[in-house]
Amino acid sequence: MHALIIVDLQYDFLPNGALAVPFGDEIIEKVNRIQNDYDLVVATQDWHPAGHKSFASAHPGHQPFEIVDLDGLEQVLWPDHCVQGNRGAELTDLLDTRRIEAIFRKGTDPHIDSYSGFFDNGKRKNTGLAGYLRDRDITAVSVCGLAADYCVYFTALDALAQGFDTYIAEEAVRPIDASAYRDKRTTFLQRGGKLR
Ligand code: VGL
Ligand code: ZN
Repeated sequence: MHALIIVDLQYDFLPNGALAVPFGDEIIEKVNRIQNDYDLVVATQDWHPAGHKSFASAHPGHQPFEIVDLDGLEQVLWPDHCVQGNRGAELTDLLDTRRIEAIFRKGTDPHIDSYSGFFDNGKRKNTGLAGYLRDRDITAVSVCGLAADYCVYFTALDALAQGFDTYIAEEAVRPIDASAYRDKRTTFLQRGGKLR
């Protein structure tokens, strides 16, 4: 059984959003179309409390996209985005949600960021996604959505580490930084990930 994981297709990652991914809107139709190729469809949703420590605004004197040390982990400081309850945190209305059976929220702990849909960046907390997929007899996953170089990539790496046969659905992802994504894609392929 093969699941599709739709990562963070939220207004704040789309054009005019707080952390817009270039051309992010181009993938929405594709994501809608490919859902029927899978046995199960789930989604993730970046869901930060106001004042989250991944926000540059929570670090006086720092600007978005600077890198700081956060409790021993390297942290890119982001513009405020996907704040719980705000419109920017909602999944886009253009996403066909009819087949999405579960939505896994992440980034809810104010002190630690969470790119992967499986674990936070320090692997301290588990969202339950891996257990859910196993309970549904899933052995393969394909990952699509935003952003290719952050949440898609880290979700795909964790899926591999959890033993799933893992694909990135490349026509249905877009990166924040294309050159960073090229390097990360190489790492993903070296670890046994596949593209489709
Ligand atoms: C993401 C940066 C911060 C993502 C989420 O969805 O890729 N990137 N939070
Ligand atoms: Zn975030």
